[in-house]
Amino acid sequence: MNQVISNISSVDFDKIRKDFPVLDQKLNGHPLVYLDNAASSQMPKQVADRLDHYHRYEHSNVHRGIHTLSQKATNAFEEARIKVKELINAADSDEIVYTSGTTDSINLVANSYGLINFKKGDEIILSEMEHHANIVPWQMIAQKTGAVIKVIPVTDQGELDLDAYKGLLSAKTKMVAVVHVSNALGTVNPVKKIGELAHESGAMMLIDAAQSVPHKKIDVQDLDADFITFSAHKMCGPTGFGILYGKMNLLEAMPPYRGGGDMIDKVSFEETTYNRVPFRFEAGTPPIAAAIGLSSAIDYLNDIGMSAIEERENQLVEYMMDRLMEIQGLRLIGDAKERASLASFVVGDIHASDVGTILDKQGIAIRTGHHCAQPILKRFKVPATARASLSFYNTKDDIDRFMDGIKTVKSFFQ
Ligand code: 7TS
Repeated sequence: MNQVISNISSVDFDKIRKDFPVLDQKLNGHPLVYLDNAASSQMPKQVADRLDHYHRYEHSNVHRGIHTLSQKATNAFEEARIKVKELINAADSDEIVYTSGTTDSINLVANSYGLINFKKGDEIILSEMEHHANIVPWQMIAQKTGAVIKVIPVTDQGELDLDAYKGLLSAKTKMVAVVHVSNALGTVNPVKKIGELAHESGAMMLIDAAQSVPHKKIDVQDLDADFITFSAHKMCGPTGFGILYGKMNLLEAMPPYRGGGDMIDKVSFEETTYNRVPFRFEAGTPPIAAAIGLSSAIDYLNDIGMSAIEERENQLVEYMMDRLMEIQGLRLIGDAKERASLASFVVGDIHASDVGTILDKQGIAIRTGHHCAQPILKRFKVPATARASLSFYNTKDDIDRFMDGIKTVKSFFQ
């Protein structure tokens, strides 16, 4: 588990749980136990109220209105950029590009940076544990440019084979794109070290931080990655919105990815010039409410404190791992030394979807399937796993209910 400076004792997590009305309901006749936070986390009422207030009293288009309402919306929309900048310690809020989520952010880098910088024979290094969002955009750009994809293998424990990675790096490497926390294994990757090695080879580094930014303090300047991507809906914010962080000198040299309103400077049929960064990458009316929702979610997380969140989740996952070990016939998929707050597993030869369905009948929500990470499941020779992923608002009681649920699943098949 990670070492964190503790201030957890001053946080009342029982009170915090009450901020999430969704958790206070029965499903299938049982109180809901929500353990699918890696897919999407829940929204506290403070964020829902902020969104409601915006829609009722503040809605207007941004960056174009002389009228006061539009200026108010623009201010709230741009304030979100500053909140994100501060959350991840970017050097400048102009390095924060609004996108529709991690997937969109990676597509933006692949299509904008990749299209002008990759040529035939160049290499893009990914890892075997990537989400499809950090595989497919690179494959598509590789097909267009003639670049080649190389893959860092994963050990039996579920960790990246760093020696193999060093062996893959060469002067041909143009981009290393690796997940910070694997959504399928729970592994926390040493992305700072991976980035240092990439830079020594003259390559760029992209970190898919979809599963890390919601759970721990991320400092982009310390990580020194060139691009970092994450999604609002995994951090108590709304769906359909996310962030691309990019170093300013790189963003400034990148062409737009989509054309339309707001991303231009001057348009004529003869020639169009583009707006400055980040607006150059934000064509059309953006998801204004979603940005304001993320801003409110960041306030909410900061009020608890990212280090308290991390420590709380470390305590919960430690308890969950101990309890999972009690289940005979349970096989963990991924057992890395550095684990985030999720566990992926199979129970004997019971199909993961049966595990998920029988748990659901007991009001327990987990995810089953390939988690949009088919290559890593193939690596572990399983078609699907059951995955329980925690958030700071979960409790030991949730984990106990989950364990009782798994025992019920097993009893079904005996
Ligand atoms: N990268 C990682 C590591 C992810 O876990 C996810 C979503 C994405 C990228 C894509 O994020 P999006 O917001 O653009 O969709 N992961 C999951 C999951 O584990 N279950 O559902 C979505």
